Amino acid sequence: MSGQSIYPVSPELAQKSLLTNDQYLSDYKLSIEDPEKFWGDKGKILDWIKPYSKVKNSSYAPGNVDIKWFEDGELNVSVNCIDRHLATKGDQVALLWEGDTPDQDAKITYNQLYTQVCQFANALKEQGIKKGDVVCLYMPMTPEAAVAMLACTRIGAVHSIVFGGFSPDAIAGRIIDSKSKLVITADEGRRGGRTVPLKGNVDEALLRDGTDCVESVIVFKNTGGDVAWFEDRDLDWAEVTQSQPTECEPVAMNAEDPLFILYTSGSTGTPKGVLHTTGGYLVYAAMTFKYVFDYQEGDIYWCTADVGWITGHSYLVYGPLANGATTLLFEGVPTYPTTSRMSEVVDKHNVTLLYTAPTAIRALMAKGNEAIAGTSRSTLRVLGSVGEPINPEAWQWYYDKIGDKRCPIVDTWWQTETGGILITPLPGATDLKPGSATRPFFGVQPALVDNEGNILEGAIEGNLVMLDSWPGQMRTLYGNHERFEQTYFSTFDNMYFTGDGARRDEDGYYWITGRVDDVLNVSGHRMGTAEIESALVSHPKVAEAAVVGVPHEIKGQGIYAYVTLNAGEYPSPELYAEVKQWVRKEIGAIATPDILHWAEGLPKTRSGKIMRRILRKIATGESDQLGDTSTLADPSVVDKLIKENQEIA
Ligand code: 6R9
Repeated sequence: MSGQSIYPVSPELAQKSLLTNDQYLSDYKLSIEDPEKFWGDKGKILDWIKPYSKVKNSSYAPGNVDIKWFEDGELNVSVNCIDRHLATKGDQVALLWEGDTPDQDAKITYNQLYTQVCQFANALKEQGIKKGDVVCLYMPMTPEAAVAMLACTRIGAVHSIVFGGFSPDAIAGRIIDSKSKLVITADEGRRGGRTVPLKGNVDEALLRDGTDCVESVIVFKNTGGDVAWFEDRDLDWAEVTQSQPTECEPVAMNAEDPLFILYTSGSTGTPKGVLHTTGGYLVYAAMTFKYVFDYQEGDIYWCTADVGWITGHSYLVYGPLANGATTLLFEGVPTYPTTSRMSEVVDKHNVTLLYTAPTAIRALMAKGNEAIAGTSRSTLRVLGSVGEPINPEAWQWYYDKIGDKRCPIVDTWWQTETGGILITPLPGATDLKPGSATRPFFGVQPALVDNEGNILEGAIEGNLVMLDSWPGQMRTLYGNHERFEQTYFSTFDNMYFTGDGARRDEDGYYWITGRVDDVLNVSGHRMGTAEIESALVSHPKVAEAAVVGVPHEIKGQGIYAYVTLNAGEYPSPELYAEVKQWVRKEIGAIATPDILHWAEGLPKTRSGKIMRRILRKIATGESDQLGDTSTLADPSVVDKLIKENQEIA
């Protein structure tokens, strides 16, 4: 609602920021009217081995979606993220690492990063890895994760990072789909005082059928914990690296050569391998990092995302390093060992730009002033939010407490598929409204459409689509271009469908309302209801399952699972715990249902379709708003579920 608070850009802020509102407006106009010219210029944010002569070549035409940017240019990502900074910034810290406990930290300069990346790239080459090969990373949040990513890019290998919280089955699925030749992992990770058995999970994953594409596993000894060792397969990171030459010739990559695959959840089926390519992705990550965070020399930037998510790719590693920034990697969690850890890390490293997620902010907010006790946070300049809609209360707390009412908040809306931020305020240019992601970045053309795909004008709510391509857009789903077109371009012809709903207010600001498909967002992590359901029904006692999202104070959304047991099986507290644990084991802790609702039957249409709309209403206690129930095969099922839900609540 536009009647609510507005935080205008102060004249001082506009003055010291990279962009003012007038500049934003005129550059935005140019970027839409003449993308060739705009991106042709902006592509020069990178160093090209062979300059491009073509800029944009994209089509959203049904059945023929084809996206190319800078298509005849050649470049190398590691050169852009490291080599080109050496002359002026060799001794500047590139990676700042803060461990799980405050006594663990490290600083890696650009010179050191160069050496480490070259040596590790040579180690990969020695293992037979070459341009186009897929390498799976299952890493803790240590500098080695970034080193491994950059080493892949140096030799043209395609990385596929699997989040360290995923299960052996999830790792195996991604290895098989991407045909990974090599896995890079660590003995263990650390998080909040506990260890994570990374190597153990990889060992288990590699027992699964179909994973024999993996020839070797490089293991970084992080904790020194005890792990199994398979001589014919496992290699010690330190051993394979130490005697390698400290130079490695970068491979010239075509702008459209694959850079990485990252699996993400959709509304149906198995996770999808989102493919990003080299030139457009890096131009877009570099440009958005620079302008969205108003990056200036001397800034210390901290993004709390894990490298296993797209935010960790674009705004922990590639965007910041392409700009020659100092980027902080944190292995721990915001509230360990003390509630004020996040603020303490800000003070300890003089962080100026902080990028985190609403779920973390809400968890801190729940602790009140304890979360900032004894800290000044006076170095902070810009705050960012990503991953899910930020509710105005959390926004306000972030602004008042963490930022001391001094720092603009950039609420950045984007997706794994978009490669970089699409809708966001810019610090010196955009007046803020708590809860709104505000306006499109350069070159981004959002629109709202109704369910028939008609473009809606003015202040209104609808399905959020993009009318044209931007350089960071995904190019395909790995090995399945048909699914790519089907998922993103078939709902509405000639448009990229985001899967999100949004409202636009009278100032043209966008307010993201959340997913309009069967994708949940739990603590900023995307999960398909179908994935969780398929994990549930793989339990031998479960007959049928339906999963819906329910509001959750900290996590944004919680997982509510309706579960029908096989004949002859009966609910019990033991089975409740067992089924929850089962899902955790199948997918990972983030997918563990919050609530199991033992249901004798699920509401179905006469043609047998589960009516999720009704299940959502029942789960959220809105059974007085079920809407049309005339197509129900057996209405008594619904009454029963409503009664049971009241008992659960
Ligand atoms: C970057 C990332 C994408 C989905 C997206 C949307 C939600 C992300 C948001 C936001 C409202 C924001 N989302 N940022 N919703 N405001 N600032 O999170 O990628 O993991 O692929 O998730 O997250 O629903 O569609 P990804």
